[in-house]
Amino acid sequence: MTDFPGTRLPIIQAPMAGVSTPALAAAVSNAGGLGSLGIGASTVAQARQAIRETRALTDLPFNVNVFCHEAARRDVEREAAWTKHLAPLFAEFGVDAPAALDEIYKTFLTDEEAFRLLLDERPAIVSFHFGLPAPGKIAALREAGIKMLATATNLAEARAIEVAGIDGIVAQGIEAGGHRGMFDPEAVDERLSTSVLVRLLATRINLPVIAAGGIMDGAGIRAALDLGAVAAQLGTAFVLCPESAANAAYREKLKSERASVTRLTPVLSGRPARGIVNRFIAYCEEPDSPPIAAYPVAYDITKQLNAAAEKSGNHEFAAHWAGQGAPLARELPAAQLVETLVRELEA
Ligand code: FMN
Repeated sequence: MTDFPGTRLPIIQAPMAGVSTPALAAAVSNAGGLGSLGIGASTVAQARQAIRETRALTDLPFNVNVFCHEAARRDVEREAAWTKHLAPLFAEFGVDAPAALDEIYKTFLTDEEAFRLLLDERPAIVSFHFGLPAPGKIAALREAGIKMLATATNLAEARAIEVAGIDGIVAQGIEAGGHRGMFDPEAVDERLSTSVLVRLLATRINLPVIAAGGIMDGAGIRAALDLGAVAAQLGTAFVLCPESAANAAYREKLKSERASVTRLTPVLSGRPARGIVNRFIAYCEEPDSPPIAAYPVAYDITKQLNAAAEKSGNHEFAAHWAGQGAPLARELPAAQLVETLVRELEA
């Protein structure tokens, strides 16, 4: 069991919707780690293309990640109040705030087309974020020969993952960049660090544990392995790779002093996620802000505002996800980064 994920190296490149690419995933898998695609924000056609492109670049296993959030509970009044709150920011760029918002991503819980895509394409590994699909879907994926991973942020979520018959757990600590994989965003968050969570799950759960959150170099990977993890999943560390889809503004911010100030906040998307603090976060966290629209409806308006701002060359409204270890990010081609991580791990 502990040979999961079955790769030569105990290194997983985190799935990163909007940032991971076939070139990045394939480079990491070819270097001996496990590359990942994040298709949670993609259409099925885009996801199919990304899986096929990755296959064309590597014969080795890679991971495909989907979002298993509860569908948004729509609240028209709340959405209108949130839109009104953001209207002055749209006005700065000469644009009207949208009249209505959309639930921009489908959840894998009900997306039958995405489910069929995975059964058709049969990636070696599929991972779940924000929860778990129904038992029937898990059984069908297993029947198709697919190994599965799911994110846990506490012991209760890890127990649910174990009971569901998943093959491994991504233990995501509070340091992690991007969205926190907690199943219920309304629940009280225990905010466990990666080291505490990994140790807890390694001693209490009978599944391979993969450490995620704030791991940026070989020393960090070694510490995770010492705590009982079988591998480490790194996200922020791979954002500066030339193979990632991060744009120039994101890269610049990650390389600047500002990388040291990240915040876990729900304001960008409607669910807690950690990113580099910017004007949007500061504005939305003012005490007089109304309640945020639900995930991923809130993300719709943020993306529209960011699009208007970026047209004017303003990058203060973007979701520049990054973990607490962001100042340690290095700008290297993915294969070279993996090689460096291994050298440091073995030092
Ligand atoms: N995790 C997912 O399971 N699915 C995603 O689509 C996803 N997108 C992310 C996008 C970015 C830019 C980042 C930085 C993280 C994302 N994550 C996602 C979280 C990672 O899986 C992982 O938990 C996190 O990157 C670990 O922390 P680190 O960034 O400090 O390495």
